[in-house]
Amino acid sequence: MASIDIFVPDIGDFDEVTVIELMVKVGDTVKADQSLITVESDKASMEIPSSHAGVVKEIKVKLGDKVKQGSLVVLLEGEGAGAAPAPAAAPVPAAAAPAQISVPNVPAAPVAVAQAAPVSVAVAALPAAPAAAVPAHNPTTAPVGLPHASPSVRKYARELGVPLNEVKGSGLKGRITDSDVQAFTRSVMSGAVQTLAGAAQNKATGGGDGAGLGLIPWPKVDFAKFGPIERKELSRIKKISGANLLRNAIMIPAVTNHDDADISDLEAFRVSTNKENEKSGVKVTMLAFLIKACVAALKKFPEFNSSLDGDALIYKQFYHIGFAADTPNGLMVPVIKDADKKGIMQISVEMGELAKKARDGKLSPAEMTGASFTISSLGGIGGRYFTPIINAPEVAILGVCKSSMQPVWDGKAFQPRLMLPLSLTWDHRVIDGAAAARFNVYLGQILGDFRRVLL
Ligand code: CAO
Repeated sequence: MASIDIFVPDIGDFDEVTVIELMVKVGDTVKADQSLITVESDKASMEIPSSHAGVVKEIKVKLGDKVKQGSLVVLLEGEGAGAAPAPAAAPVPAAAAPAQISVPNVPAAPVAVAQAAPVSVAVAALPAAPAAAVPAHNPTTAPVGLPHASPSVRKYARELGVPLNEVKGSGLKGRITDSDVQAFTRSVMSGAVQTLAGAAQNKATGGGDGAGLGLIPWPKVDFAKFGPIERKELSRIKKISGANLLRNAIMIPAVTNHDDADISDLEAFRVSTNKENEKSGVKVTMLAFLIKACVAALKKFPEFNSSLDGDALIYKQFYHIGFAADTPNGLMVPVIKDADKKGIMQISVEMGELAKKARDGKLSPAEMTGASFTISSLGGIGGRYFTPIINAPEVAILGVCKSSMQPVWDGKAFQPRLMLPLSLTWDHRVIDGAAAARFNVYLGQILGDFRRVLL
């Protein structure tokens, strides 16, 4: 076995550079052209490759050492000792080097050296062809604010598709390490962080083109080709609620159960109550009864009044019911606080006030937060059933549509009954289908005979 000395080659314009990374250790088997160390000047970092294959016998530099052309880097045990040094390739002007390129193991071809790097190779032993020390980036052509990272970290980031300029470095002077790249990848995968490119794509496509999910790109259509068009920006509320709805629709394994409640008697009571209270100016709609009925069902089925917290459930002992309100600017969800402690009339009054504030854009943040369950009623408009999206971090939402007279079989004959369509969407991580069906049945029983609320 022959001993081979590996020296720092011609590193172009740099007098002295600092060793910032040892890429091999004693006993490692290295191939020709394999990077041994990373060095860094105040302008660029580059890897110093081995000119020969062999086993690392001794490392002659340590982190922080200043080295220059001709400094001894590593002693290798291998073949080819005693050969004359290779002629150094002429340094290439920095401007000729491509920016942002880090190619740790560039084939040792003179042309590649000339094009890729402002450095050339000089080794004690004669290599088959000079190996290249390849710059991680070239400051003359690199974009402003190029992240500080070694070529191997850059390569690692490229392989993972990580945009290095978005990664925060935890190393010396903010240098980005392998662990920083891994941590960034983990946070993007968990959804905690979005890459700038992902955010830009979402913006361009109205909130999600599926790129982050590995889906095919959102179709881009020039609608003007097919007829006249007008482009209008989404309202601020629509932009905010849209992002929330998208997240909730994607992240929650949601299921919707549909059912009907017989509200014939309740509707008769509601109409007579309104007649009696005509002078008060307070109108009671079915929604106020629904809020009260839902509180009773939430008390009986507490998991519907909970939120997920990692592997735990937070059971709320308050009953704050949100209700979706249609406003000229988009959907808003004011909240009736402590609905369990309020009567139908008080709920009706508050609902009227909150709905008006919502339409006038005057709801305070406190009036829109803290809900433990939400109801979305389209009853005043129409429709039969729909699939409402859960208002995270809540775990269920009740959708209500317009009641209508239906023939209901009473065991002997069909009876005309006023039926209210209910659509309950629930988070399957927290609630099972059987519980959801029971919730709907119980809700139907209460709406069918409101005296049950007292039980
Ligand atoms: N079946 C039949 N009629 C119903 C009904 C139902 N389920 N619910 C309400 N109605 C009737 C009311 O009794 C009222 O009748 P009158 O005009 O004869 O008195 C009429 O429909 C209008 O009611 P309303 O909508 O003004 O009142 P509300 O209490 O039912 O609802 C509010 C208030 C703020 C929730 C509602 O105005 C609203 O904004 N609804 C839309 C919610 C929404 O957009 N949901 C979708 C979210 S997902 O995009």
